[in-house]
Amino acid sequence: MKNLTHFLITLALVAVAARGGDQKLPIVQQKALDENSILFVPQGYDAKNNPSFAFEKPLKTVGPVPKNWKLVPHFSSHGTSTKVVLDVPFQASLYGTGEVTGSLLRNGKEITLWNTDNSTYGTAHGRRLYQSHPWVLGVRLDGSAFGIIFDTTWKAHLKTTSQQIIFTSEGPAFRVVILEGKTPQALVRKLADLTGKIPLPPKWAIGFQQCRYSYYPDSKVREIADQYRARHLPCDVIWLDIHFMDGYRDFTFDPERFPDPKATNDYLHKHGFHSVWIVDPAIKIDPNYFVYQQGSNLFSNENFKVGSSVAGLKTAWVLTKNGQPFQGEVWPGKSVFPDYTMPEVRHWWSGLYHNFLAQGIDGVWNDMNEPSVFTGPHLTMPEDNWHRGGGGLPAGIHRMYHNVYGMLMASATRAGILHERPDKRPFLLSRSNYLGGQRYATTWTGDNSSGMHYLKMSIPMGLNLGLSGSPFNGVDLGGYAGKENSDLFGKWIVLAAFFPFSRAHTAVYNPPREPWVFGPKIENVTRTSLERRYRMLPYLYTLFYKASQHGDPIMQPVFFADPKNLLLRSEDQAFLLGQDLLVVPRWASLPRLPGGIWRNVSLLPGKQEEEDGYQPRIKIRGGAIVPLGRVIQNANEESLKPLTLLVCLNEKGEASGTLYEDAGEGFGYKTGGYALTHYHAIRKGKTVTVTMEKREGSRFISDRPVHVQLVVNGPDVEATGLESQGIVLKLNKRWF
Ligand code: NBV
Repeated sequence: MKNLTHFLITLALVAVAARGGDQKLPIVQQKALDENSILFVPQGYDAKNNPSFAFEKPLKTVGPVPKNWKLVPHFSSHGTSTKVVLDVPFQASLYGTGEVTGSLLRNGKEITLWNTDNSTYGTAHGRRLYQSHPWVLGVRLDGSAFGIIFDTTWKAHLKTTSQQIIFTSEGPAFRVVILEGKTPQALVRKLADLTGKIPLPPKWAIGFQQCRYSYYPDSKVREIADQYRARHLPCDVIWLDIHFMDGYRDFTFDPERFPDPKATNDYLHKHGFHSVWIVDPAIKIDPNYFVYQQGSNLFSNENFKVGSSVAGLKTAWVLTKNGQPFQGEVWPGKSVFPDYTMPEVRHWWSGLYHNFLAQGIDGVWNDMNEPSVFTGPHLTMPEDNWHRGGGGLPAGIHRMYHNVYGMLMASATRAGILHERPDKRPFLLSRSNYLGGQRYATTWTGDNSSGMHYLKMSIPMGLNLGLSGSPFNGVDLGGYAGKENSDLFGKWIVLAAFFPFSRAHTAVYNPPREPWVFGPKIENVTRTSLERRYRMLPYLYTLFYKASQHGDPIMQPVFFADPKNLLLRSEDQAFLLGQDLLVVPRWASLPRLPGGIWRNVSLLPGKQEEEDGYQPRIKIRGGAIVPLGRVIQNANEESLKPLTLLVCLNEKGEASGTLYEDAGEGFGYKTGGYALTHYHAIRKGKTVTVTMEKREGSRFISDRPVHVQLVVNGPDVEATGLESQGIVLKLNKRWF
C-alpha cells in the first residue's frame, strides 16, 4: 500500500513535470517539535529523494501547532523544482543564509545554494561560495525573531525581497521547519538545538595560526616556528599545505621536502606549536598509489560485472551516469573522488588517517571538497553523476548530494581522527560544508583577496556564519590572493585578536607574508594584536565553551546588544565579541554603537595599544566582568597567574561574568572535569566588592591571586587579592 501511494505520488509529480505547470502543494503534516518550532511537510515529500542532513537527530514531533502561530510556508511544485514562499513580517531584518558575500543584512539578496570553489568570490560562477546553508534568520521590528530551515540538499536558489522569502529547489518536495524566538539570541540557540553545536575544540586551536601555500621543505617550517618564538609573536599552529605531499597524493609525504614528517612535528611540539596538514578529496589515478589501489578495489569481493556498464561498482569512487568511476582534473592530475555517501567508503576514509596521524599530526584540513574539479562544469562534477548511498542514505544523483559532499567528507575525517585519538578533541578545518556541518568541522571563508573591500566583508561574513549555526569561523587574515601592502596587512592582522578562527594565510605566488616581512612597525602592530588575543584567551575559551553548550555565536552582530534598536540592524563594521566586548575597527565610518554604558578599555594596560593607529577600539559593556590572563606565547602555557577581572558596573552599580577552565584537551570536562566560576561585583557607596559567587564542576583550582581592574569614567581603579576573599576597591567620587 505504502509503495502504491509512493508510486501514485511520483506519477502525479511526473505528470506535473511533463506539463511544466505550477501546482500548489498542500501541507500534509504540520506539527510542533516544541512550542517554538514547527515542522511543515508538503504533499509529495519523500525522504528517499530528499535525505536530511541539517538536523543532529531525527525530528520528533510532540503536538499540534500552537493557535497563534505566525509564519507559514506556501509550497508549490514547478515541473521538477519545488518552491516555498513565506511572507516577510513587516520590515523584518533578515540575516543568516550561511557563507555569503556582501552586507550583514540579507534583505533584497539572491544566492544560489551550490557549493562552489569560487576563488576571490568572482561573479563568473554566480553568487556562490564554498558552503550552503538553506537557512534564514529574521528579526521583527519588536526584536522578536524567526528562522526558517529549508530541509533539502538539492541545488537551490534563495531570494529575499521586501515582502517575501522565496526558496526554489531544483528537486522534489522537501520539509520546512520554522522557529520562533523572543530574541535573536534565543533563536540562534534554537537553531543549534536542532542542527547541533560545535564540539569544544582543543585549547591550542583557539590560538593564532600561521599558514601559507605552502611552507616547504621541512627546514622552512622550523624556521617559521623559530621566528615566531624569537620575535615573541604568540602563535599556536603552523599549517602544511599541499606541497608536503608526494605529487599531491593524499596521505603521502614528499621524500625530499619532508623525509621525516614525524621529526618536523616533534620539533613543532617541542617549541609549543601544533600542526595541521591538508587532505583533499581528489585521489590521483595512479596504479602504484595505495589510496587509489585500495579505493579502486574496495568492493572487489562483491558481485559486480567486470567490463559491463557497472564496473565502477567495485570502487569507492563517485560514478558517472554510466556507472564508470568519474574522472576529473585537480592538483594531482587525473583523479577520482571518494563517494562519501557510502558508509563503507566513509569507514575506509576514516581508516586512512591511522598512519597519517601517527606522524604526530595534530589537526587536519579538508580543502577542495565542494568538490572542486578543474575540468568539470562550474568547476565541479556533472550534476548527473551517481552516488550509491547506503546505511539509510538513498542512492541519488550528484545534484542531490553535491551540497553535502564536503560535509560527508568532514564527518568521515572527524570520525577517523577521533578513532585514532579517542582521548583527544579533534581539530578539523573544512572549506566546504552545509547547514549543521559545525558538528564536524571548523570553517573559513576560502580564497579572499588582499583588498580593503575583502577586509571589510570578512566581518559580515563571519557574523552571518555565526548566525547560521557555525560560530567557529574565520577568514584568511591578510587576504589570500592579490598583492599585499603593509598598511592593508596591518589593518587586517589587528582583527587576528577577534576572529574565532584566527589564521594568516596566503597564495602560492605571493612573496612571504609573515608579519615581520613588512618591517618593524607592522611587526609591532601584529604583536600587539596577538598579545591582545592571548590576554583574552580565558574570555575567548569561555565563549567557545558557551558556543559548544548553547550554540551562541562567538563574534556577534552589534544588534545583539539591543535587538529593538533598528539603527543597529545593519551595523557590520563594529561587532561584539561575546556579549561583553565591543570591537570598533579604526576604519569604521560612522559605526552605529549600542546605547547604555560601554566604556573604552585597554587589553594591554601600559602599552597604549591604540596609539599605533591600527588596533580597533575595545569597549566593555556596563554590567560585565571579563576574565583575562597573562600574555603567553601559546595557549597551553599557564595563563592565569594572576587572573585579571575587568569589571564594568552597570547603571545599578553591579556586574557579573563567568570564567570556564578545563584541561584544554580531552573529554574529562564532559564528566565534570572543569571549573565554571561566576563572579559578581557590587558597589555600595564608595566601595566596590568583587566576589567569587559560585563554582561549578569538579576541577580543582587552588586559591590564586586575582587582579581586579575596575573600568570607570576616568583612570581604572585597581586592587589585588586572593580569589577566595572578596576584593574591595575604593572609589573616587568624581568618577561618577
Ligand atoms: O591547497 C592550496 C590552496 C589553499 O592554500 C587554499 O587555502 C584553498 O582555499 N587550495 C585552496 C587550492 C588551490 C587554490 C588556488
